Amino acid sequence: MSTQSTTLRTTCPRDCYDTCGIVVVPREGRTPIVRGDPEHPVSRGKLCAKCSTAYNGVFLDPGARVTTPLRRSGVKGTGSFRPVSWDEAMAEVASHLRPLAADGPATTVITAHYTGTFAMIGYHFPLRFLHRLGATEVDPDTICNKAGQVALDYLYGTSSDGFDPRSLPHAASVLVWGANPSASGPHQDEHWLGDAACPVIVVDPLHTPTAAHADLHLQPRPGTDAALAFGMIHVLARDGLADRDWLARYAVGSDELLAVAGGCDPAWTEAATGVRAELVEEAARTFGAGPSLLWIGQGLQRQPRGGNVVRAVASLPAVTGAIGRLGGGFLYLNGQETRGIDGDYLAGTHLARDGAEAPISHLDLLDRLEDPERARALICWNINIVGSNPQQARLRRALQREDLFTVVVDPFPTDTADYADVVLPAATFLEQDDIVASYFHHSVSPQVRLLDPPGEAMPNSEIFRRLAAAMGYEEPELYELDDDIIARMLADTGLVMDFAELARSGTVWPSPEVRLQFPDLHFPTPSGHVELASERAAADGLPRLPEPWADPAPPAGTLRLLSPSSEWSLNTLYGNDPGNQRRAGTLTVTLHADDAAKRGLAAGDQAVVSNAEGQLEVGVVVDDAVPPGVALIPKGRWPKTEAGGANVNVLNPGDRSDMGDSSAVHGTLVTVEVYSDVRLRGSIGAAAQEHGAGGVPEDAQVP
Ligand SMILES: Nc1nc2c(c(=O)[nH]1)N[C@H]1C(S)=C(S)[C@@H](COP(=O)(O)OP(=O)(O)OC[C@H]3O[C@@H](n4cnc5c(=O)[nH]c(N)nc54)[C@H](O)[C@@H]3O)O[C@H]1N2
Ligand SMILES: Nc1nc2c(c(=O)[nH]1)N[C@H]1C(S)=C(S)[C@@H](COP(=O)(O)OP(=O)(O)OC[C@H]3O[C@@H](n4cnc5c(=O)[nH]c(N)nc54)[C@H](O)[C@@H]3O)O[C@H]1N2
Ligand SMILES: [Mo]
Repeated sequence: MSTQSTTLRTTCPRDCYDTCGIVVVPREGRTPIVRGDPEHPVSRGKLCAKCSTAYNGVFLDPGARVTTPLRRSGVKGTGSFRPVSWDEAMAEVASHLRPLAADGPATTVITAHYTGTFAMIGYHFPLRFLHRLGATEVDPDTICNKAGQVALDYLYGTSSDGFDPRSLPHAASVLVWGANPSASGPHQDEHWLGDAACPVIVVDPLHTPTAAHADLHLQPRPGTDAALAFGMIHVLARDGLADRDWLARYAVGSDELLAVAGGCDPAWTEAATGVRAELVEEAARTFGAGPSLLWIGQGLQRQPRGGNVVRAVASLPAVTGAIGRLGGGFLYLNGQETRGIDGDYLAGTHLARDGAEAPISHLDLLDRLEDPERARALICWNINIVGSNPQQARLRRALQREDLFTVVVDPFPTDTADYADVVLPAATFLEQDDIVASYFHHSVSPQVRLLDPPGEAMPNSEIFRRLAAAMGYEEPELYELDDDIIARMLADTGLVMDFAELARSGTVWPSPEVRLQFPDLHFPTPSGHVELASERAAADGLPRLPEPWADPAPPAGTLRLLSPSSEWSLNTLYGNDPGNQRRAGTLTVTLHADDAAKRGLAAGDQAVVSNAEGQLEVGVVVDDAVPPGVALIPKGRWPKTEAGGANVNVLNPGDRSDMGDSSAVHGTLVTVEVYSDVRLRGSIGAAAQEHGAGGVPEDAQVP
């Protein structure tokens, strides 16, 4: 095997902190091998287990892919289709969309999309067509990280311009708050955190592998992090580690914030959060010892008061005056704009129609889909809503509406695709050129077409160019070619290279110097300062200052359900991959030994996890990495591959957090009971039956 031929280098475009380098090794007459690029500066040779399994599994298996356009031939939800030509598929879609766009923007066409691919064209380009059509967009971030975005926007004026990870050697400590890169970014876990010469602190209710490797692990009860942050601010202020001069110059509201923190001593903090007082002290002193890096996770803010949590936690770098200094600052996500790439250009936002509707929240999607007047068509691409969205049983019912014309664009026959009238086969990243802009590093990477798409699959961009043509649209932006878009992006990054050269070199950093976050200490807030107290928040009906709030412990008998990233899938992607399925094993809930014992449950038992939304039958794992009061069922399985036809989102009631109309999925409460007890009561399957057609595959084993 050879990696000499540098033209075979590409980049993983998954929604992940890693953005790994990949090489494809062709083999005469046989399936090529996809593996890690040994020369890649971030991933350093290995590809994570889930990706290398799937990229040599379902990604290369035409039998697992959608390879031609499909037209529905049976009941919605059953996945009954017949292949059709591209021309027939395009004509069918256009004939349904045209009347909806006849009198202005097609606001009754709902479009949902997210990060199935995070490559720039694959992610953005279809929006040009959808803006031109005047479709109503489901705000993608509301299923993921919007609460934190809004919070950081109040505080710093931006959420997408974080620290430069290359500043690690200058940091006095790294504080990872509510991220679990051992699953969600294994290379950042192994290499970036692994390279840290300074202390690493992790704040997570779960004793994750990332927490296990840290120097200090603080284990608050879920949803109590704002109180913990105030406890740390208390210690910083008390011990002279708050930088009052810096705050006076660059922040508003610091006196008020410190006054509130005055009431949050370590004993109070311990009572509010469950974190021992001496750990609060130690974490604060370690973080305050010098400029420190704060990595704000996304799991952290999927809480009922997740926005408040992020405002409180993200105050820490300001309180210590660590911003604008090498080795200090925070990172939530680094947007492509930090590399000069213009998202508005890519998405053609100027094509948006007068009278188009503002994006709606994922948490309002169901209400909308149930309203035949306001939702006549649905276009899903880069997303698998049946697997990922809340209220799974209700969503399935909504998608069964005969009069909801549904188009799904995906490389794989997902649960969502099963409800489509037309399925369009998308090419994967191995089959198209694009640019990938990591959301952790300020880097730019080539995504290179190394294989032909199977059958008639096509890149998202080509699919939406064809849709534009089928609709008879004339704006040239709708037809811009990928090569031209790539050239424009590269020019915008300031890199003096063409795509061929980028493909040869692999990942590059447009800024050779370590970037300082907020180098001039001017913040894009109304005041130009860090707004610890925010008039904008107040005007939006929120507290002016973050509050030292702690969610109460779950009511007696219930547990707080956490469903974060699984090591064996990427959201629901890979849920159909046999290798990953084997390693993920059957669906389980993990409980602390005390909670298991209280319920008469032991490892290996069958249990029923339920709430008013639904119920799920699972095996029991007992592990004290999960604290008392918490039940863990990672996200990311394909509902139709489960015996019960559902994944964890059948339990997700779709509650929203305090900011951004964003998901509060980690606030979900459940009861966990012995399976046979629930069966005796006769309430097994009540929720499963509601799934309707498509819930349970024919060959599934229903216990
Ligand atoms: N219970 C629970 N639910 C959650 C979460 C949680 O923590 N707990 N997390 C939430 C979060 S953070 C997120 S971001 C969402 C994610 O939810 P989704 O956005 O639904 O993510 P995926 O399930 O990966 O679906 C992406 C789809 O895109 C497809 N795809 C891949 N590449 C391409 C391509 O090039 N073109 C096209 N057209 N399609 C492609 C994949 O096959 C896959 O079906 O889930 C949310 N759901
Ligand atoms: N393998 C894998 N990698 C992924 C994904 C995946 O599905 N699988 N998903 C991708 C996506 S879409 C995203 S958004 C990122 C997210 O990646 P992360 O930012 O790491 O977020 P999560 O995995 O959702 O959750 C991280 C941690 O948050 C913790 N958490 C939950 N509630 C609280 C709380 O109240 N307080 C604190 N302190 N912690 C809490 C959970 O216990 C969990 O360990 O990962 C991406 N990477
Ligand atoms: Mo996400």
